[in-house]
Amino acid sequence: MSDPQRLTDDHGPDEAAKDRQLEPYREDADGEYLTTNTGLRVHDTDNSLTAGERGPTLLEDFHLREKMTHFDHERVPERVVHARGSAAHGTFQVYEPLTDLTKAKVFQDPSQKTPVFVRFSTVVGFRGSADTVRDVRGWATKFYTEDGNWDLVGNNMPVFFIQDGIKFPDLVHAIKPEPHSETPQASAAHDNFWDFISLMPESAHMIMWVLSDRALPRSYAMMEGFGVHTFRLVNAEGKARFVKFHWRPVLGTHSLVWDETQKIAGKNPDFNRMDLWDRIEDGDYPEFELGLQVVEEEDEHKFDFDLLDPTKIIPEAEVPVRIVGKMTLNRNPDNFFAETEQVAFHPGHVVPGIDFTNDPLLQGRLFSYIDTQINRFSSANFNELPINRPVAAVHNNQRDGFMRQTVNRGPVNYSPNSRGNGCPMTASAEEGGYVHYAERVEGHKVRERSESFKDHFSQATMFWHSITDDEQDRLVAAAQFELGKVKTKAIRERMVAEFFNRINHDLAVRVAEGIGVEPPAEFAGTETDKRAPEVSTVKRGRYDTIRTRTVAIVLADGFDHEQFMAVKETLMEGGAKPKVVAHRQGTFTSAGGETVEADESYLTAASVLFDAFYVPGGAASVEALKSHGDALHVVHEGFRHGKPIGATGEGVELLRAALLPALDLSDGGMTVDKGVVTARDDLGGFSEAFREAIAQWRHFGRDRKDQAPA
Ligand code: HDD
Repeated sequence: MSDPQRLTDDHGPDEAAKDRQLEPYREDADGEYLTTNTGLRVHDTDNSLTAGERGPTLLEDFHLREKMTHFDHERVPERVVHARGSAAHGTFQVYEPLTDLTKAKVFQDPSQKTPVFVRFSTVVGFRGSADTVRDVRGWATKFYTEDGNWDLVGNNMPVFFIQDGIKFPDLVHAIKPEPHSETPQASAAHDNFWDFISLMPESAHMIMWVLSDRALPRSYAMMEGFGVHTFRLVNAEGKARFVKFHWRPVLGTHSLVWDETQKIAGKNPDFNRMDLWDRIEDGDYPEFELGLQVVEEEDEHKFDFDLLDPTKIIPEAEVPVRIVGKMTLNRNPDNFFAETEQVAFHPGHVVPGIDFTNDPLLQGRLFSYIDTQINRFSSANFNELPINRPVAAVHNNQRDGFMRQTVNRGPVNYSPNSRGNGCPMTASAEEGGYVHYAERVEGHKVRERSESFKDHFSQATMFWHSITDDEQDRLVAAAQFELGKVKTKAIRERMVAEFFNRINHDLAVRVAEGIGVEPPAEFAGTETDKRAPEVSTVKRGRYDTIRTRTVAIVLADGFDHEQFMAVKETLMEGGAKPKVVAHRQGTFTSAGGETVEADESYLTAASVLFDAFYVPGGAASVEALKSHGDALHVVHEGFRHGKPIGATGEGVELLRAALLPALDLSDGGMTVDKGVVTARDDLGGFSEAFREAIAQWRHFGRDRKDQAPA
């Protein structure tokens, strides 16, 4: 490593390269004296320097002034969108060399682990807003590669609201809180947004995604990600192909339900943030496989939509997704501001082998991101911040400016030069220089949308037909909620007549019925027999594992320890996370005298914070639980949200007392009824059946579940 700037060896960066780069910037105060910013030890930081004990504060008090000034300047502007985010470090590894497709170094060597930093975010809410709102989730990955940083700045939905970047300010103004009252927070459910959407038919497909379960991810580790635009991969011979990027969670795609998300927003607004943090602390590292949909250049026009149109997916039946590598998130940031807040992404941060297309949304983005970073950091030097520094060397004549860190040596700051031997010098393609793909373009200078961008509804219709009946029910309810919040009836009417009724008639009629609008008499759109099952969240779930699912074990003194331990062990063996929840924290004693500590009380936990529930037997425990409204509430709410519930021995009586509607409960041997697993006297097979019910995620087929009083 002759160049001290360069943190990579001849084989590219090792997985710890970024970590090593961050190390000199880390600060630990353990065992150290408090100092001023100039290193002077401080004698007293609690009392200002005053003239007399009760006298005025002196201007001379440099410590007071420095401390206060620094505090006064602690904030930078939050991101105009995606303000609320959470991030983690990790690595990316390709499964096999993709040399035929791209010369990007990150895709060449399966033994190499490239360091990455990933930031997940909501879009609309301010920095302190709740995690579990109905919204798109941002999914931005910074790969610290040998050839410099590559940022894949995507979302958890594969399409976007608009086709051209020039509409982005309008979209964001419309969806953010209304400007006069600054309400509602982190929600699209208001007149401005639906007014805008009702006049923007190109948003039809994206609106289906936003109203679907995709907008309510259970965990960032259970969410798909998409690069959205069609990009280009270019190999060493200069051959280019179109590509769409996909991230697939190894745990499968799973979502919460709306009632649950609203309650979580109150009980734990940091739900997704803490979940990501805890998974990494517990060693349950979130893992995602990278998939590519590759299209040959000559096939550009073989689709019934335009590849450059970001409101369209390429159905997987037409171009399958090839899985090419895996990303593992394995380290939490040391400091939220220094890393998660200061990380600066830009879709224009590319490396040789990855190039753009003329997608007009992508082209708009290529301008916006640098500009917004300069606004956030008041300086073009944001790439010198430790989290943004590439592990590749940086040498150029971009100089000075606010908060410049680099000490460029020598007299030369221009190019071409002879005084510096022509350095820093440009690189040929062979030497790693970025050469833009020489796409041939011609045309008139126009402000016009291509005809090939004008079919706005067929993929929205395809989406509707591709999701399950349960998902359709939830989508209709979501539309009724969102539009139910719209006070202007004309907007609600327009959404039904001009928007939903061009997607599907049944959808339009069902939405209309909930929002006081006349249902349309007949369909105003065009039917399609195209299907893309991959758009369904339910069909993308994983149902063969209980890894990382959280299970509340509800008990009181006198519980049956043997049953408790048997179920707990099964859950732990499967990688689930059982937690004891009771009416108070502290120790509980079983009927046989064994003790357990409650992890949470009903005050600190809530049913909505768990994936499943178990009630062990023990006559005294269950008698006590029957009188705990909170315990009954846990059962009711869990039932209503379709969550697996297990009960053994007398525990079954708690479910009976809860009067869950139309449910078959055990009188003796094990009974399974739509995710409610009970075993009154004979516990044979219970643990396995309960495990299976948890693996199934949610059980939405419950009759009259809405009658549960929760
Ligand atoms: Fe954007 C942030 C994703 C369209 C302008 N965007 C931002 C972030 C993500 C996305 C994940 C947060 C990055 C982080 O965590 O720091 N944006 C997308 C996707 C889009 C998209 C997937 C469509 C396919 N964005 C888009 C357009 C524009 C912008 C069309 C403007 C023309 N986006 C921005 C921005 C942000 C941003 C204003 C705000 C903060 C930032 O950039 O760093 O420049």
